[in-house]
Amino acid sequence: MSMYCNQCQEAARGVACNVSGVCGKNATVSNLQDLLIYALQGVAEVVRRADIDVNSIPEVNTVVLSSLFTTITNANFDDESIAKSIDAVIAHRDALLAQHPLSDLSDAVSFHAASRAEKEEKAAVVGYLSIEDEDIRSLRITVILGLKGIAAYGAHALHLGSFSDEVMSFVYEALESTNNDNLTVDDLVALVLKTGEYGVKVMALLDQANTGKYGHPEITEVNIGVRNRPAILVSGHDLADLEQLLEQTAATGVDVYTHSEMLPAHYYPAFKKYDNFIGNYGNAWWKQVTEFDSFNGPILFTTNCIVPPKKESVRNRIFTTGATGYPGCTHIVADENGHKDFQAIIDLAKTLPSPQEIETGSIIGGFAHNQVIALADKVVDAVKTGAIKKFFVMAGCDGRMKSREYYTDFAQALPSDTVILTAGCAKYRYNKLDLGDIGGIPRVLDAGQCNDSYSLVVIALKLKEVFGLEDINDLPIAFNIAWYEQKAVIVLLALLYLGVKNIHLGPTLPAFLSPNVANVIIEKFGLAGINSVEEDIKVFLEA
Ligand code: FSO
Ligand code: SF4
Repeated sequence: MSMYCNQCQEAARGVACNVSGVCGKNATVSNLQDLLIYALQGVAEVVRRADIDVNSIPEVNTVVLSSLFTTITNANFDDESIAKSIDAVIAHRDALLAQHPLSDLSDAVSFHAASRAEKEEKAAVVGYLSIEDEDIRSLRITVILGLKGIAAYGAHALHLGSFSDEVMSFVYEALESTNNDNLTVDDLVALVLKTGEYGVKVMALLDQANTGKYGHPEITEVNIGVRNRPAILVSGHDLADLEQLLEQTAATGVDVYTHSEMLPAHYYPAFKKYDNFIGNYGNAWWKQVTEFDSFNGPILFTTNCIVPPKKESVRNRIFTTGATGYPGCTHIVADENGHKDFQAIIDLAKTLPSPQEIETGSIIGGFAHNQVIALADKVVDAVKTGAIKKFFVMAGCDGRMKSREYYTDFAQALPSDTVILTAGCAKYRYNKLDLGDIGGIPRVLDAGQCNDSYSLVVIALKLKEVFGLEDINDLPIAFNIAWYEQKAVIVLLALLYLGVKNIHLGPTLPAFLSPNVANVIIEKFGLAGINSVEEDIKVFLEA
């Protein structure tokens, strides 16, 4: 076995990728990512044992969040970049140790691996398979994957100047705990739920950061066609990067289109003022394999999901920034003031043909909590009169597997008195279907990116209050979630923490859940997989 990774829904054979990743990640990158996590556990141990105030170590916090983020599925395929992150984490760990001397250091605190050979040798012995008990291993992995999601959202918030010492302290606590052999299965089950609690907190933090800076998303019709000018495609989730790109492209004659999870940027009032911000091009992340070809212009990745570009002609047009990276692609870093210079991308765009049209028309979105709550009277009336019988939360991710056609079929088969609440790239399975509306309320309400699943929780809690219910599970809301990577893991843990029961998760249950851990979640929370569309609709409507 040359690697061991089971962090996403596409893990080989539903178990783990152990030769190379289905995602395209090679064994070197995977093993270096394991070592990076181990180095982070060492930093966390120092911070916790020396009782360091997280507010006093902003640089360490930034490195910890970005390092966790960089190990998320489809974010960074560049072994050099991961190796540099390991060096940076070890340097911070040693600097903290020099200021706060400790004795009885664990291996995660004392190890060094300066050369590439030393790193690879060490990486081979610190991966998840070094944890012998499969339930302990499963629970520790669940916490670490949830932490990766927390770090992604925390890093976005930090990019907008929002920091929570409470969330950051938990990141250190959980990192240290996942390397503590004294913790029992019960301790780790409690830690999994606590991770969900901090998932809610970090999504609230990011929601405040996004809406505080760019306004509350509002109902918006987004163009999916193109116009005849050179253009840049921006992908990922980072709105602060998008803002800088829009500022720098204004009045250059170069247009900007969103791809995949950047689509919801169009819903924010602050971005409507840019007349070169044209629309959304294409679909969910995995369709980039053909869509980047026909787009013709440069592509900027602000976060995942990157699919390794096979064609040199496409690879030469890909730029990365933040936690993303791909060997051979230009990586753009911020200067000391946070400014990113995107001039090389703009210059390249000017030399390339305009995008080829692949579809025309528009899609509608912008139903985040503020907008939906503004429509609350209408929504509540529709429920009271029976015009809306049930809401289906179908948030999450899309992926390549054929089995995900289930979600399109499911959306199409839902009765016409039901409404889909969505967020994340899962929406591309049904957001271009003509599912109509109920008294002017579209039957697919898109709140935004995967992190905006938080909005769906706020909406559910508001409805619970309006209907005077004690329990969120008494609402006419069913949860049929699609997952792919670790941001979806933290969304799931957040929903479990909030007490949401009977969530259906597909297209397959996570490979990182051992049979015993899966049983605990199934028994305690009623978590279920998916069956046929017909069976599932029957189950949901009878519940
Ligand atoms: Fe999708 Fe990728 Fe947003 Fe993920 S683009 S799959 S959960 O990174 O983050 O929904
Ligand atoms: Fe496999 Fe997913 Fe890990 Fe990639 S991220 S190596 S596809 S489990």
